[in-house]
This record gives sequence, C-alpha cells and structure tokens, in this order.
Amino acid sequence: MNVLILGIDGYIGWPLAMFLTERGYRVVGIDNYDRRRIARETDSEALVETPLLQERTDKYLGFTGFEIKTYQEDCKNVSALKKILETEAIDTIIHLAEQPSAPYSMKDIESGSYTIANNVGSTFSVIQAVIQHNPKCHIIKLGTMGEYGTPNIDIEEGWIDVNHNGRSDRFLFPRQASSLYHTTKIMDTDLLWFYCRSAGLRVTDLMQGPVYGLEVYGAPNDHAFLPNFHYDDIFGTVLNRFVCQALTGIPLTVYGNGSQTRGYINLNDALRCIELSILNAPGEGEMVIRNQFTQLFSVNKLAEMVLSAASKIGIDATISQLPNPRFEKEDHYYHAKNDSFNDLGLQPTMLDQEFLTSFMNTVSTFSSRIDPKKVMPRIKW
Ligand code: USQ
Repeated sequence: MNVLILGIDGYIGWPLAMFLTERGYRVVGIDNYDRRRIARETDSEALVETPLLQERTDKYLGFTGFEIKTYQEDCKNVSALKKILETEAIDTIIHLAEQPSAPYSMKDIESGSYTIANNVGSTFSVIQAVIQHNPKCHIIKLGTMGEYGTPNIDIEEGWIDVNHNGRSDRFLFPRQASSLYHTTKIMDTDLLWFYCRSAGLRVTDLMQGPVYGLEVYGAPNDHAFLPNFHYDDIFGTVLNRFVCQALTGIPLTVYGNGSQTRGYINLNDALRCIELSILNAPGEGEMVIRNQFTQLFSVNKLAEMVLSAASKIGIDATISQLPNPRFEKEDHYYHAKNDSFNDLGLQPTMLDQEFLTSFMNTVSTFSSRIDPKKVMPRIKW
C-alpha cells in the first residue's frame, strides 16, 4: 500500500513514517517546515534538534534499508499535491499537515488568521486533489477530541441520533471548541463530511486527545530519529511539559484548579490507531469518526502521578497552581467513548507509574537542553 503522510516532519508524522515502513508500507511524505518556522519565531524549539527531512531519511535508509521519499511542499498547493498523488500512486493519505497549537492560534490576529487559512485550506486542498486524482483514495484526517469540548452529556464517537418532535435522524455530534485551533478542526470535519456526501469520498476522522511520549518503539537508537518533542507552552502537551518541569525543578504548571479532564494517548498507540484506520477503511461516501485516546485523567491526577514517579528517581517535584491562561471549563462532566479502537484490537499502553518512571528516565538524558524560559504560559485568552 502506498501511503502519503502530510506533515511528515511533525511529532506524529515522523514516528508514523518509521512505524509504517517497518510494517511493510511504502511511505511518501510532504512537509513545508511551517512548524519549525513557528517554533523558531516563538522561541519554542523542540527538546532535541533533528535533521531536515532529506538528511533524516538518508540516515534512516542507512540504518534500516527502508526508503522514505519526501517532498518539501505546501499541501495547500492543489496542483502540486495532485501531481504527487499521481506520481506516487497513492491509495491512502494521512493528513497531519495542520498548525497544531491552541495557544499559537490565540496569540494574535496574524497567528489566528494563519491557523484558519492553513488548517482549513490544507484540508480543502486534500479534498480537491483526491477528487481529481482518485475519489476512492482513503483520507485519514487528524482531528481532535477538543472538537467536542466538554459537554454535559456523554461524548459519542462522532455521531449522535437525535429524536425531535417524533422524528429521528443521525447527525455529527455537537461540537463546541475552546480555541481557534480546535475550531479549525471542526471546520475540517464539516468540509470532509460535505464532500463525503456530495463527491462520495472515503474519510476517517480521528478525534485524538493530547499525546505524550518521547520513545518510538522499534526505531533505531539515534537522536536523528527522535520525534520533535516539545515542552514549551505553545507546542508542548501537558504531560510532556510536566515531565520536563519535574526534571528541571520547575513547579508543575497546573492551569486553574486542575480539574480539567481529557482523554490521553501514548505516541506509540496513536501510531497503531492510524494503522488500524488504514486497515479498516470506510466505504464510498462514508465518514468514520473514531475517538483516539486510551485513558481519561484530570490535570491534577497527571501532576500527582508525575510527582510520585519523580520521587521514585530521587526528584522532589512540586506543583504550582497558576491562574488559567485559557478559556476552558475547569469543573465539568466528562465521559467520552473510545470503544472503536479497542474493538479493532488496540492494546493500549497504560500510563502508570512504571511507564512514567521510564519516560522520565528517557527524557532526563536531555535535561540539560530544557530551557526554563520556554515553560511559563506566554499566551492568554
Ligand atoms: N494544561 C495545564 N498545564 C499546562 C499545559 C496544559 O494545566 O502546562 C491543561 C490545559 O489547560 C488543558 C489540558 O492541560 O486543560 C490539556 O492541554 P494540552 O496543552 O496538553 O492540550 P491542548 O492545548 O488541548 O492541545 C493538544 C494538542 C492538540 C490536540 C489536543 C487534543 O496540542 O494538537 O488536538 O491536545 S485535546 O486536548 O483533546 O483537544
């Protein structure tokens, strides 16, 4: 199977490329390095500097014998994208080429406008290129659990049956995000669903929770192959940040009262979920939505677990409750379903003390690179 990863330079994109090539897929990737540019411009560089794609893929070929072909291109360029789809005879597109940071999307008008144009524009471009190339090509699109927000009802996997005045129908589950970034993902979902109905596209939309982890299981042991792991306030997800904070003696930055609950997932499980999505493609005109997380935690619970893992490796970490820089509910009901991937055979990696201790040990190799200036929240909304 010929798979095209859009956003192959990202935290998920590069590990996914290694994971899929090792499992026998032919992988091609596209990236325009926007995430690296934004990281430089906002002083939010990743923990470990990684080579540019050509150097990385050359090195990977040397280590493993697997070739990963990459293009430096902007996915919003429909004709360039269509040409790549044709040249590489692509059957499955994994669309990760979006600006992934909620704080960055809320920084100012320029960053908000960029986020809308980039995220919705790249999804529109993928749709148009697929319609022209081959409407049967499966689009796997990375959405977010944040599309649903924190409703006071159970969160289904994408759809809800509504009974109204004696009649019933099935609709997209109500969505109400708490940042512009998350809102662009809602817009993507609406666009994709429109083109499933009108052009018969085959789409899987993955509602992913915050991802954590640095180690990619099975990857060659060389820094060049590490994911771009962030601990800054802009690109860093909460658990990755807490681990780095504990290792450098910075009190863990719990936002608000810390009751906010989300569905979390290990990086390696996220890769497996994407492969399960490839293997279980929807039919023509169908949009399958899967909730991609494995465990629910409040921010307070994560902080407590990091404190306890830190103490096991001799670190006396502390917590600091900061005024919440975000517009989000802190005390809320949260019950989200995630049966879909379990039913397909996902065997989740549990976030427990054993995992956390080993995670902290792995990250501690790079402790000297953690810059405390990148940790405190710089963007408020
Ligand atoms: N949080 C803290 N302290 C911190 C950082 C975050 O308490 O230092 C809290 C936030 O207020 C939030 C929760 O932790 O309640 C999760 O925050 P996050 O920064 O880990 O995740 P978020 O900004 O929502 O975005 C991340 C990814 C995004 C993905 C999303 C999934 O950056 O690309 O879509 O996780 S979800 O959160 O389910 O929408």
